[in-house]
Amino acid sequence: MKQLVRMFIVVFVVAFGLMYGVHVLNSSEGYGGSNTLTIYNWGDYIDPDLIAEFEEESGLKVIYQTFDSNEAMMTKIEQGGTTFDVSVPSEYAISKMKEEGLLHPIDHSKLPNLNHIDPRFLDLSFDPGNEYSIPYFWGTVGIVYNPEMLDGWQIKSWNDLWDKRLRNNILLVDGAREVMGFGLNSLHYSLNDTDEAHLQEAKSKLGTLTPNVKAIVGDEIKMLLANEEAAAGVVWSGDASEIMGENEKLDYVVPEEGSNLWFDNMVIPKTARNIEGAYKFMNFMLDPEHAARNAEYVGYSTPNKDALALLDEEISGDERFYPSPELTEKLEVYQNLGKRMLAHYNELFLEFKMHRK
Ligand code: SPD
Repeated sequence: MKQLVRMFIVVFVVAFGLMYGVHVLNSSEGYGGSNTLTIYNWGDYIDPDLIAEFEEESGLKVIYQTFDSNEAMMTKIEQGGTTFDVSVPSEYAISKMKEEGLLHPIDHSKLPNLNHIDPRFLDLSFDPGNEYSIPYFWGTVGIVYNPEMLDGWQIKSWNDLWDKRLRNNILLVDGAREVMGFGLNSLHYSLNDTDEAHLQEAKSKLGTLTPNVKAIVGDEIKMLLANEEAAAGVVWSGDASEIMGENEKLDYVVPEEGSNLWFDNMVIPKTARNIEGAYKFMNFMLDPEHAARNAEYVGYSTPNKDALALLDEEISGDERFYPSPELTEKLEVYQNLGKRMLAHYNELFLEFKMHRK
């Protein structure tokens, strides 16, 4: 049933918008003002009931728009055609946006609920002192797979993806850093490597994965894997958790060569028009009860310690999605590699995608 809801998410969001006054923008529209709050978030990354409750509590009309990659989000914010009051970039994008003067500094006194965040997720190197960003969700990148479709085989490493048992049987998340990252990790290089020879080696190695790759997809990856359209997928941990909620046969592994630890934080873009409204929304999402409901709905890991305490032990105690600090310390956080190198990663990823066609 939930899968069907997901399949018709667009219809649902539009219907929801009509019922509750949430406006879903098309890309040419521009909004903003003191009675509206424009939010730019990843797809499938909020419980829609929370938007409706926020509207009721704040008296603001929410205009909600989604993106599917940091690169798409940054391009849109840089272009400035549409202005947004709140967005949710990942760590390397936050660092880049800060450098480019695209973010508004955050006044912590306007966020009394900030004290619910686990200090482990504060003051990280991409935003010292959380001057520009506030934790929303965090997670890892790994492989979700269906042992039953693979005669009981337990996938453990990135290099397992090249096994012939996975011929035309893998789905990949449509992300340049994620795909280039596991290509590099499979060669035991850092996923922040900038050595041109290593990057070319990773791209060539990814080229040899082509016969095993069934598709490179966006949020529909969850439905496809839950429906057993492929035996394995490279996904963000929260998506794995949701998929496994739909299909209990699947499992999730953070590969032994290493992987990515990521953080998605809320920010206020410099061009925001309703800064007070942005604070209200951020504080609302930091409330433990709201953060717990959001985590339960989207399946991602919350950095809110008091929300975590409200979640079922089955969720909060699952080390696959709430890995210990000992494990996370072994993982790598994406660095802001600079405009040119990030563009180069994108080019290499595009060449890999073209090579498949
Ligand atoms: N469908 C929501 C996806 C959010 C994933 N954010 C992860 C970013 C990792 N760089």
